[in-house]
Order: sequence, then C-alpha cells, then structure tokens
Amino acid sequence: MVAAGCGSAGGSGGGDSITLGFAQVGAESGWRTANTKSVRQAARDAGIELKFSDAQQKQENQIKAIRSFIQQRVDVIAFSPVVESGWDTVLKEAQRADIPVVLTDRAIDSPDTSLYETFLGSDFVEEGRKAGRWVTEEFGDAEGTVRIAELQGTTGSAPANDRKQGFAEVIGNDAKYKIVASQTGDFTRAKGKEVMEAFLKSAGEIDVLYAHNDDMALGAIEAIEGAGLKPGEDIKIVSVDGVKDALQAAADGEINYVVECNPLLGPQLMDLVKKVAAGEQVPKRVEVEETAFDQQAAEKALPDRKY
Ligand code: GZL
Repeated sequence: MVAAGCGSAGGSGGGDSITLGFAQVGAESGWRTANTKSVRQAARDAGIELKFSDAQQKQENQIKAIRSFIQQRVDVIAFSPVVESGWDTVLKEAQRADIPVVLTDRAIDSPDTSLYETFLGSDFVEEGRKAGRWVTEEFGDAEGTVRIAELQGTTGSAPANDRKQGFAEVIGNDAKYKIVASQTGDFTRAKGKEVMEAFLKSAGEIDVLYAHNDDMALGAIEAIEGAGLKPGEDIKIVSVDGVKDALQAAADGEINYVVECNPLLGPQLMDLVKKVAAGEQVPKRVEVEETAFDQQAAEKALPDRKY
C-alpha cells in the first residue's frame, strides 16, 4: 500500500505498486495523441498501473472519470482539465478521499490551490507572446494595417485563454496590428477549416493567420487553397504545437512559424506521481522546455521528430 498524501486513506490497497487514474481531454489533435502515447509509455516504463479515460473533450466525462477513480481508490489522480473552471466540487471529493491530484498540460482557475499537488505543463501565455513577437518581426516594416485572423482553441480552456492573452499583449503595442476575425476552431482540423472558410468569405483581406494549434492551421491551409490563395505567402501563418505535419508544412513554406508546445510529459508526470504517492513535497508548478521553428529549423527537426 502506498501512503497517498499525508494520510494513508488513499491508495488501491495491497502491494507497493502505484495505481494512477488519468482523465485525458480526448483525441482532438496530433498533440493530444502524442501526449497520450507519452503518458501510457511512461506509466509502463515506471511500473505504474494506469487507469486511463478519454473524455471526448467533455468536462462532464472528465468529472465522471475522476469520481470513478475515487471509487476505485487509486493512489493518485492526474488529468488535463478540458476547461479552466468548474472543478472545485469534484477535486474536493478527491481531497476528502485523501487522493492527491496532479494537473498536467492544462490548468484550472480555482483560487484553492490546495486542490492539487502540482501543475506540469507549458507557459501558454509565453507561447502566445512568441507568436506575437514573430508577427511584429515579420510585419515590422509593413505600411498600413496588418489584418490578423485568429483561430482560437477550445472555448474556456487554459491554452485558448492564455495564448490569446500573450499574443494580444505583444501586438497590442502597435495600433497597426488589427485582429479582424477571431473565433474558436476547438483545436480540430475540421473546425479550423470550416471557420477559416467563413473568415475568407466575411473578414475581407487577411494578411496573417494566428492558429492556437497546428491542427486548426492545417485545416485552414485547406480552406486558403480552396479560395485560390497560397498559404504561407498570400496569407502568412503562425501556429502552436510543433507536430510533424505542421513542421512538414513549415518546411514546404505553407506555415511560416511554429511555436512548440511539448506533449511528451509522460516521464516527468510519472516522477511526480511517485513523489506525490510517497507524500513527498513537489514544486507547485513544473514547466517544460520548448522552442519554436521557422522553415530552416523545421527542415532540420523533421527527420528525428517523434510525433
Ligand atoms: C496544449 C494542449 C492543446 C494543444 C492542442 O498544451 O492542451 O490541446 O495545443 C490540444 O493541440 O488539443
């Protein structure tokens, strides 16, 4: 039995192996697929028993999964909250059951930080700033208004809120940058294409697209080509994640800049789970390393890209 948190009420009982309940967002993007693969592989490598649920991007399914993990008396619960709000009730249930919680990838906006032991993931605001800085460098000499279309991630999610905030912080320093269209594409390729088609019909001239993830950017490329325009030339594109398909598009000159968001959180997550299960103190926030790719960097990275 592994003493979870400071009490010993948590835990799946028997033996010294750890049981981890992981409530994943869904399978909406290439990033998510890579993230799930990393978590599953790292659990196997760490000898941690993994109970895994796919919420199909629905908060109620994640809440159900967390409740099920509590019923099953897992040692630790980890999850990537599909949206920032609405978690206090179920996380208080986990707290009362003395089962420690680890947030991975996405954060929650609850002021009660005792509801989780740590957050492991990226600084999404900085990812937005990186995208904004690229736009201001790329269009620094442009005369007149630079017209920007924005494909936002899932409404209410931390990456969507923070990437929007970081980007706006940087471009907001110069009135020539104007967001002429901004709408959620829910982080999927299909929705990204659909919304970009609508932008192309209604938003007038677009100089640059800022997509909160690669899948929406790849969908938008199809829409841009469908409108007889050249992605990466007629409309510049900056996106976030760094999945292989996007790096290929960058190498082909269809996406101009890709800000990396690292999905390979598995090994670090399992280290944190072991510490938390043993009742050890862990940092409240653990950020992952990430970079960004222009065309040259994308060409260089492609041969060894794992996802
Ligand atoms: C970011 C992650 C986002 C990715 C999308 O850490 O939550 O969700 O950027 C994914 O591709 O759908």
